[in-house]
Amino acid sequence: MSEAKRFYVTSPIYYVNDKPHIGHAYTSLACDALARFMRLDGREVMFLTGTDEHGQKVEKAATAAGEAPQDFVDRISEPFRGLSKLLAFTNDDFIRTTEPRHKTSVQQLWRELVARDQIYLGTYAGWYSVRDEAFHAESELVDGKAPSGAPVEWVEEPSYFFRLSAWQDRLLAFYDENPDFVLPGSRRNEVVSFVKGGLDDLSVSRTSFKWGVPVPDDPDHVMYVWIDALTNYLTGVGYPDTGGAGYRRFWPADVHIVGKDILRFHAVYWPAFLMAADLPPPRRIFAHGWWTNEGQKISKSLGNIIDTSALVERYGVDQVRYFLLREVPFGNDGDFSHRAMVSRANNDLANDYGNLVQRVLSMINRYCGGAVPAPAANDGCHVDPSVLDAVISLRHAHGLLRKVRPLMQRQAFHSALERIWLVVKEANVNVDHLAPWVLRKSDPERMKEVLYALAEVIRHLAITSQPFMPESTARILDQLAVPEDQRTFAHLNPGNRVTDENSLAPGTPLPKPEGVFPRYVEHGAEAAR
Ligand code: ME8
Repeated sequence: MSEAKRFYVTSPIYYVNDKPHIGHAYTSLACDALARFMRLDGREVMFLTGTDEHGQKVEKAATAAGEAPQDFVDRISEPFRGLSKLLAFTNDDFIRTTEPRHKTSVQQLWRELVARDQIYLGTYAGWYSVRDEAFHAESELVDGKAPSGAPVEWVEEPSYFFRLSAWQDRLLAFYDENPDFVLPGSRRNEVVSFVKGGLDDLSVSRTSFKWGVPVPDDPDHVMYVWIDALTNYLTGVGYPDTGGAGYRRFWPADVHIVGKDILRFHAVYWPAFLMAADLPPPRRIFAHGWWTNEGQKISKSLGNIIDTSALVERYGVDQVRYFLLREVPFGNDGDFSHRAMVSRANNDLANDYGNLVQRVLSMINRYCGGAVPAPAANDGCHVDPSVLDAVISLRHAHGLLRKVRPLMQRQAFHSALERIWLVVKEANVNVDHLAPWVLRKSDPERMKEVLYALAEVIRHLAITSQPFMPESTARILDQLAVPEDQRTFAHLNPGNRVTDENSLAPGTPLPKPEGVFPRYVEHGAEAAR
């Protein structure tokens, strides 16, 4: 498989100081939808997620829990691993920074930096925020706190420094040469102006605590948690074995998807570390926005953390997946509310998509003897070409992937779903106008053609929307008797002919249709609100 055919996507690795919540689920979900899309599009994909287990923040959480750090991280990383099962994520690996493979990798990267004179020993005196695991200059503080509002403490200790200041021009040139390195564009401007403002050398080791990867040849120091954490993206593809298949196939990563809170680490420090070690930087950092809960910041102290498993139980896995990727343009901030969630589940899924599938499949079941309609063959096609003028949604279903692909290549998940929904809505209009229940009496041959074309529309919609709603679309494709090995984008009709070799085979028996997107019905107290 050629290099262009491979795709490497990563989520951040999450701190194991607390339970996972909807924010963590969101980032990994975006990665999953992208990974699934690229696989269906014929690419060899690597999707990496995991947990960030070192540093002062995790050490403090372990102490607060009265546990040894290793026991604590072993316990807390499990629910993060469990997110994959809960939300049907297809990550190819799950990395933990306390694993030996990672220690080897980050120590090697350190040695490469030392060998190139990119790291020197000095003394750090300044502010540190444990919550953000970030150093802050005096000038950055706002009312004596970090820009994020996190408390800071004064730190004065021997420290190794990375020569970040030497990379300012190279970074600016790199952003210039790679205009889509940081998406969305507004975030790119933020990064560029930060770097233009001047870079200080970065403290990359600590001596005041022990819970980290030891600095090679100087065990009094542990590495700064961010140099440790970022390197996970290399460890995941087998670094330091740069001759190995993993690294050769997948590095540089195609996209690191992160929240806007950690953009600077990814778009400034990470490419600088890599260039300094003579390794290629990733191709893109996409920084998405921030979710609030019913208008409020999500925080443990406010007690409004949205528990993902409760969400999935209440609304359904594909409903949650769809909502998160459709409700908010990827990159913008968003608000989670029960009302908005129910509105998406009932309007978009139950009324639009669900109803289309249910109506068409029930008519096929009742009017066509429970088998794929079999109109008289025409010029080697299963339906008369004129049906494309009537069932216009089929023409658009044929062209759908061409519209959706460039949107997915820019992580515009919401726009991709909007595109898909244009066809869903159009197909519903086609059903209303063509009224197969009337044709059944007036022109039964035409009815078979129309229902066949609509079944093909549904096949295209289901195949294309698999990355977003994998379980429901699998059930739709089962109901159309589409074999499991014929569900990739290669099985979509590019539209040169009305039907092609992948089109539904007329006469194939179909199982009895069942609703796929149930309506959410309010119960008890909720209904009274
Ligand atoms: O920063 N809305 O880990 P972390 C949207 N270990 N996304 C949210 C969110 C919210 N309210 N809350 C969290 C770290 N996230 C480091 C990363 S990577 C080499 C090291 C998501 O546990 C979002 O992706 O604090 C954010 O960037 C990430 O969780 C922060 O996770």
